[in-house]
Amino acid sequence: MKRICKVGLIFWLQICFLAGCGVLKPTEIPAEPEAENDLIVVGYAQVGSESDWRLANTESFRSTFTEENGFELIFIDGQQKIENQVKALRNFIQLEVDYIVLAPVVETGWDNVLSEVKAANIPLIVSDRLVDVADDSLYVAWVGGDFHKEGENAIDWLNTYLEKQGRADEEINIVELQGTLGASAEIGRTQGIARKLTEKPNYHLIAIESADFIQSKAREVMSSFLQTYDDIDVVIAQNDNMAFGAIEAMKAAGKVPGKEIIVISFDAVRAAFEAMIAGDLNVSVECNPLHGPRVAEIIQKLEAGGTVEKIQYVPEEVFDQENAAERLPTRSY
Ligand code: GYE
Repeated sequence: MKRICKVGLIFWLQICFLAGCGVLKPTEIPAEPEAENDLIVVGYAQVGSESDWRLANTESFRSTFTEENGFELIFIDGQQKIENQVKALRNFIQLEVDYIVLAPVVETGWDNVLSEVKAANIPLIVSDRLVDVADDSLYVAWVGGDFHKEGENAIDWLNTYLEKQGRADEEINIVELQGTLGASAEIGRTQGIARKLTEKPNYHLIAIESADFIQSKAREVMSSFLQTYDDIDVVIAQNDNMAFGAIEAMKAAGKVPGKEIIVISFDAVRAAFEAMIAGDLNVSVECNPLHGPRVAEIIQKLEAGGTVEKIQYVPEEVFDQENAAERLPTRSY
């Protein structure tokens, strides 16, 4: 039935993507159309490749959705554009894939295409960021981090740190580098941070700007913050890569990151542990990208006719300079 001979069709359509649009570049192109098989075909519409977190997330899907595990993965990099992801979903419908996984670049704009997916009877799992749709039956489940909680955890960590330093009552100037505006990770972290800041009248958010989760953009934004304000106490970067960019900007401006300016970030990728051990980064609030096995488990349950939890949060920790060296060897991304 559906799965039979699908690989040949996938091959043909992928060639069409490559020849026709030049934007979407599916990378899983079989050398030859294969014979009949009963692999579960999964289309994954990924956000892009903007950060270390994203690369770890892609690798988690690639290493989980293998033929040995019974899957055929069609991977599309949306290059941070919703129109690319919408196009990918419509192509997945044409391909009659068995499941669609969507990591949406932003929350809004999904009602129409997700209705088309539902009408085609293809179960859709949302991974990482959320979708804001009127009808939540348009997706089967969502798996990801609690971004709001992550934002709150960042300020809780700052409170404890400043207390330990005897600075709890000082006036503290904060600048914030946001992720892609409208992405759940940005919305949740911005709101979680803002909520906790209302409890601290001596903390002042003096500047806030998006750098799209990208290291080079964060370096530029932080450079301009440093030119405008000479009294920054804390920078909060909404992901590790933006913290790395901010650290570069501070060093270029002759500031000592991690000491003169406290640096807070999110994700807890390997390079963040190294930056904490080096003393440049103070803390990274974990956001776990290893969703491949979690999504595979959801699909296996659905295949067996079972039901799944609609909203699945991934457990996450907070790492700082006190535990980074000890925990680094245990990290897998
Ligand atoms: O924090 C950032 C990535 O959506 C949780 O996206 C994800 C975020 C992550 O680019 O590094």
